[in-house]
Amino acid sequence: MSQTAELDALEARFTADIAAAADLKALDDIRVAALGKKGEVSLKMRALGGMSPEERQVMGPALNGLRDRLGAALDARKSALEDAALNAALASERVDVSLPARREPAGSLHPVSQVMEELAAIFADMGFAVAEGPDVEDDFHNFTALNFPAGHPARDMHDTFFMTPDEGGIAKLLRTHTSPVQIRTLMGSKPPVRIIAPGRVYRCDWDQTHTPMFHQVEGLVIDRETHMGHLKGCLIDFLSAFFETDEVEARLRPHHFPFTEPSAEMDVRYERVGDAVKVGSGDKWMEILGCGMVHPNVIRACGLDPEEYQGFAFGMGVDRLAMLKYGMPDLRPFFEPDARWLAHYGFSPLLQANLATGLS
Ligand code: 2NL
Repeated sequence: MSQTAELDALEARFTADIAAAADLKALDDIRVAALGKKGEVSLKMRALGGMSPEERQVMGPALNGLRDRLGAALDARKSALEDAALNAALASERVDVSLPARREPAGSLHPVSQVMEELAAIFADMGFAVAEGPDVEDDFHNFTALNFPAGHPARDMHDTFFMTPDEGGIAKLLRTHTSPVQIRTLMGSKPPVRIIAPGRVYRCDWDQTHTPMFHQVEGLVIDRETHMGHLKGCLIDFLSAFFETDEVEARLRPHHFPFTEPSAEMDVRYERVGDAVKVGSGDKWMEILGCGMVHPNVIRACGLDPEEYQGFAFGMGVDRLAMLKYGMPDLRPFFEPDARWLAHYGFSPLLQANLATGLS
């Protein structure tokens, strides 16, 4: 067999071996046998040195070509095998994330978290966005912008927790309501504004019915022609969605807040059924939230013209709403790490509150 015919036979054999290689290990063995230090092609290249110049002129380029073609064939087969291995791994490790969980998670959602989710779902459905802000606030956003004049007794009534004053004597504080969140949002946007601000608030007051940290949700609507009728309709729709009944009967009773004028408290008709309350029937009235038309001074403090813009705001205690709806007789266990209480009153984290499939 001539030398070039020998090369052709070699190429045919290795090419067939490469095509037949079943895995990366087999393929690497072929690479070593052909192109490794002692591989058949390498040995032939080494033999070039002993050839006549005429022979070398033919065999040199032929061997280079062979080496390059085998190298390319090895690379191509390698990436084909790697792709196949990856596809096989993906197929065997496939997870169907749409299947239901095999086991319920051990944890449960705290009733306060559940009610917060319900409130967000109800107000989102009415076109409100959820706004958030810092727990540590300054005097301006917590008080001044809300029409609490400096030295006004209403400031003392908030039982504020103050931080250590800085070098200039200025003390930050823990927000006493979530209104500062709405002030921050209103200062940074152009009406119409429709937001709710749920979150933790803090007051230095601790007894049977008060904890130093509790939860509040406030709402704010600012537009050109928003009036008290919108306020009342919005809140009655909210109560009916929250208590999951069409029977809600509510009344507005005049009240005073520095940041609204006029101000009111909203009462709902109710009766007790065990530890829970039934809303819409009975002969008792229960105060459920505070509300009013945003004071012109507050609109002005947020950089807007009260001649152009007006609106309503409201605020309510989330912990109390949770107690009323889910029949918990005592507030104190809310903030104790008692797994048995949570197992009894908690909610499945898999069932998200929404208006389509039911709130609770
Ligand atoms: C209550 C009463 C209320 C507001 C909160 C508010 C916020 C802005 C402007 C004006 Cl930015 N008002 N919030 C208004 C009326 C009542 O809360 O009893 N909360 C537990």
